Amino acid sequence: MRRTGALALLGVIAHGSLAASKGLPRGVGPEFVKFFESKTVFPCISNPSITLKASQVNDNSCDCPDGSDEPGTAACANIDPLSPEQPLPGSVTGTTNTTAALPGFWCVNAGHIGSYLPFMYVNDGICDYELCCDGSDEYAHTGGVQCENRCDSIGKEYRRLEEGRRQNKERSAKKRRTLVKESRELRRRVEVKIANLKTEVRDLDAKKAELQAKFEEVERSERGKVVKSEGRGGKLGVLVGLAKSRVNELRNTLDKIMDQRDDLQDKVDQLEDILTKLKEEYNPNFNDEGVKAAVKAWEDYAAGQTSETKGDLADSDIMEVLKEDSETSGINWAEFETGEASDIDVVYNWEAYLPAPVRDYVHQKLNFLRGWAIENGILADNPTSGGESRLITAAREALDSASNAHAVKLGQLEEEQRELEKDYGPDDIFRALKGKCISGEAGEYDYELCWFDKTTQKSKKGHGNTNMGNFARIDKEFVDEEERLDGKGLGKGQRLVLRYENGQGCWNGPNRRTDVYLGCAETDEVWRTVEAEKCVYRMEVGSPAACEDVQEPGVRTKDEL
Ligand code: MAN
Repeated sequence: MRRTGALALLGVIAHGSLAASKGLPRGVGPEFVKFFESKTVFPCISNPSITLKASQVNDNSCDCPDGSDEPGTAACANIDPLSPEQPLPGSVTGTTNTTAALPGFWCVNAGHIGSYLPFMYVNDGICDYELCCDGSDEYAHTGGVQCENRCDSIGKEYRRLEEGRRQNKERSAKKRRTLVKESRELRRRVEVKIANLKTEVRDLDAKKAELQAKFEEVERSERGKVVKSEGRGGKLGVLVGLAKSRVNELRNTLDKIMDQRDDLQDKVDQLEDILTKLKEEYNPNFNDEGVKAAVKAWEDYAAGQTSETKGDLADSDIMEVLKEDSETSGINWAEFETGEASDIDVVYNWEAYLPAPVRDYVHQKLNFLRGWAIENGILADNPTSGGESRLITAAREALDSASNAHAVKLGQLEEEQRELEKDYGPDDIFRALKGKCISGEAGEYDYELCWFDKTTQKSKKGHGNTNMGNFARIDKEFVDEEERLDGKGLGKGQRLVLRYENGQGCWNGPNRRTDVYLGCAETDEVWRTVEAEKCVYRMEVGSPAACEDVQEPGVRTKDEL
């Protein structure tokens, strides 16, 4: 307790040697010199109506209610605000509630820094070197104690450490300035991005309106046209169409020839019947040469018919050929009609091999080109399967593609705008740290802090990672912690605190969260992590981003100019 209090006092006090100058009572600090200048009387500082003889100052008896008559003894220690409360029977006020006028016993500490020592430690037989490196607090040599003056070595060491701290602070401040520059550059880039996106969105907006108008116009002009809904474009498509109609033509002709054949066969049969009857019923006794010759010719014809072998083309085969083409018989034309790409499709299909952003761009350009080519009779205006003309499809696709591109760009613009408006702390400084991670171990875990992202608890035993919170906001909190020799501490004052919330749920409890307290340091480092209460973590982290905004030496601020 004694050393701690002492440390806290050191440095608060300005250098000074006045109190040590000749003629002044012992223990008077520089700011109280004026009260002790009279050599005859001494009015109590807070109660000037009470006047003491000069000889009553430092006579080891507490005469003033505010204890101001004993700057160099422990007689008024009971009202020393730094002392523990202890009612002292016999004190003038009889209580410890009186406010002491003097902060303590002033140690001059020549060669180091003068400081006040709580009165209760004056002549207590212990050398209090942290505050009184000159040993002046033990002038009475209580218990034979001799406190040598160590101010030379203590002062030297103090100055060495101070210089180290100063250099460290300077380096940290320099790092901070670099971070600020980086953040400024990152911010500038976001601003440029936003400006570009705004232009792109504006252009796409105009393009969209233009394509919308174009689409409506095409739709109007196409509405009156009769749209062919059969056949496909391209050479193969044309060939398939021709072949199909040729086959149908041949089939129809064959069908007609079959009918004619059957008719002729009927006639032949009738004639054969007539001649057969003639042969059977004519009277050979009539010497009619014409009839005899006809019967003879018929007999020859009939004999020839029986010896001739019939052609092997069966009616069933012909019927098979005459059957309608379908999926199961003849040629399946549908396969050729729908399976093949048209010339235009070929032009379009290669887009699929392009990277997405280029594809959109090329698609849009090609649509224009295609529309123009169709309008000018260079490409066939092949209707799509739904019966919509190619011209309308092209116009609609161009419009859709521009609308999509517009929506995508607008989304990007909004995201960048949100990014720009985000609170990245003083001087926008955390912008430069965003996305970077640092970690430090504690117990069975490694703890990771990803700036403006999340905190993670990682088991060293490989039990997996636990989200300890996602970045929510920047806060400020007053902390009061002892200075650490290694400088890795928060110290005392207002500190930035990054709140990480809504981490992984705690068993039987709330979601995990982390408060990240920031202290000034030359490099980003997780100093320590503790689980302050179940699933509520506290990280102490050093970073140049948390240093004070110290101006570069030699650089004048705006106000100074
Ligand atoms: C794990 C760790 C601890 C936490 C408990 C809660 O063991 O995340 O930090 O306290 O879970 O059950």
